[in-house]
Amino acid sequence: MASLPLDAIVHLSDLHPKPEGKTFGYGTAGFRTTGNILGSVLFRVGLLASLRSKKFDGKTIGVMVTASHNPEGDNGVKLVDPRGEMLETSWETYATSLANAATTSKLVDELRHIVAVAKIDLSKPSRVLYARDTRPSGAALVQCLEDGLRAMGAQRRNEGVTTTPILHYLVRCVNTKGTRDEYGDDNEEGYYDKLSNAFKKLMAKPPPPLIMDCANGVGAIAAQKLNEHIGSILQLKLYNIATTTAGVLNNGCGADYVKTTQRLPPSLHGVLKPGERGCSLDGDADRLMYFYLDEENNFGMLDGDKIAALVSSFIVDLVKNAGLDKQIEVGVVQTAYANGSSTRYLEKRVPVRCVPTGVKHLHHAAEHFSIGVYFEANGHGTVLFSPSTLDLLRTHEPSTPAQETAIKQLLALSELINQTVGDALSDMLLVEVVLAHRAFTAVEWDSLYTDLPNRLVKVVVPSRQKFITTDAERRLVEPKEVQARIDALVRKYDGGRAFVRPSGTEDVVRIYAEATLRPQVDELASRLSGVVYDFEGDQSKRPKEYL
Ligand code: 16G
Ligand code: MG
Repeated sequence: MASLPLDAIVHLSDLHPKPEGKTFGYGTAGFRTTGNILGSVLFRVGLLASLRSKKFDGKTIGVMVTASHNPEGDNGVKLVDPRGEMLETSWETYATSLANAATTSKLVDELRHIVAVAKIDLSKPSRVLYARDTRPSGAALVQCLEDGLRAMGAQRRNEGVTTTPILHYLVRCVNTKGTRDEYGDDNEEGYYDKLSNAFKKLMAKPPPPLIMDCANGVGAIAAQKLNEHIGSILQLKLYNIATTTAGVLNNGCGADYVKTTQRLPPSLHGVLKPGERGCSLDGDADRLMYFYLDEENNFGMLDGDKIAALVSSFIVDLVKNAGLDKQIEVGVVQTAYANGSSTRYLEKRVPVRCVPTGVKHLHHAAEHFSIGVYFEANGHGTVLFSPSTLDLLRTHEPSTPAQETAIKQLLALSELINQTVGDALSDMLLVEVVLAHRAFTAVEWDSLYTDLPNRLVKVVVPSRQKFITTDAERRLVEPKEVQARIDALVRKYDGGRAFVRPSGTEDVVRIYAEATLRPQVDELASRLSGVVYDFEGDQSKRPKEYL
């Protein structure tokens, strides 16, 4: 029986001591906090990724160093499983316990525990592929990760600076190479080729250029490369591409800015002209928000819900045109944050499921449909084609030329859309394809349904763990009094809907409210914040209007 390489682990672990008094948690999107305290976490993630690879008989595990849409000073890390999907939930606990072991000797105890409980054969090889976004703290953190991989003797493959979805793509490619599920060439060029070839099959004539806000993040680099591949059909006009300027990442720009402020990034004022459409990526290019100015210069936002509505109805029509609507069930997965109008729009057309926040929940629920469309309102999402659906599309004999065309288009979509995780660049190409096929302007797309006015606020609480939710986070089980007050308040507002949930990424609880009229939503959200402050809020941070 092989054993843990203790000498190397102990020696290298001592170089990366855990900061005292700090507790880390593997949350919704991995570990995420201030970049300069993450060294020990990265080292330990290196150890865990190696064990995870051994568990899969040496299959490649991915590690992405990013803090997505968070401020530039933050950083984070998450693991990617062999099929390019998020780390299985049961291993999140191992990640957390390793990260929190106070000393090297406790760390070794935890490692031994994981090896025993997860039944890991240490004689197996381990392979880990990793990358980072453009954050200044990233390079040093990758070195800590590499020490962890070195300690375990893992084979390392450094992909440098790239987007989160490209990292997921590469992991899937490496692990499917030479099998019947081969996903693509396992290099960045393979990714751009795959997307651009599918895009060219689906686009008949060039649309007007698209303005893209790259959040001053890694998406800028990837979008430039993509432009070289698709420029003859769709020209991307890139803004916020300052990837080496300090302080600008996600600052006043990017998908999260657009969603939370419901405004055009100031840097695009005067750039985006009336009648034009644009989009924003987030800091690691896995979220996408579209927007436009109408002829009267009014700003309109097209979020993940609007993307789900646009894309799912297009796919439903293609499936019908292919004559396969009896065999292929198209479904949509949303979270409680989905605008009530979007849910009503979708429910008339397709089965719709609501799941808790976080990509892993949406992804798994989407796998239950033949074609599962999932998008969070914040712009993260993708469309999954089940293996049996792909088989059917590849083997079905069409009876008419129209059916044949629809089948070819569905197959091209399955190549265009990243099957591993939400991908802003791939989603952007998808949106462009649907807009072109429907001959929609952004205004027409926006008019599929009208969003209910809504408001998202957060309240700082000493202990967000006290908030326990049920029914896909739409109701609180604890504290009971808070839910009772929410129910009583919501009843007073026409079209009212609201929920309170603990954040999975920050020490806050989030409050979402919607109602038929804008002033009423603002009032409802503010009264709900008051309720949370009454029960649990940090009184020193209570804004005056909630007193
Ligand atoms: C993370 C999740 C995102 C979710 C958000 C919620 C992934 C890859 N990302 O960014 O899906 O919407 O967290 O944050 O799962 P919250 O729990 O702080 O509201
Ligand atoms: Mg992101």
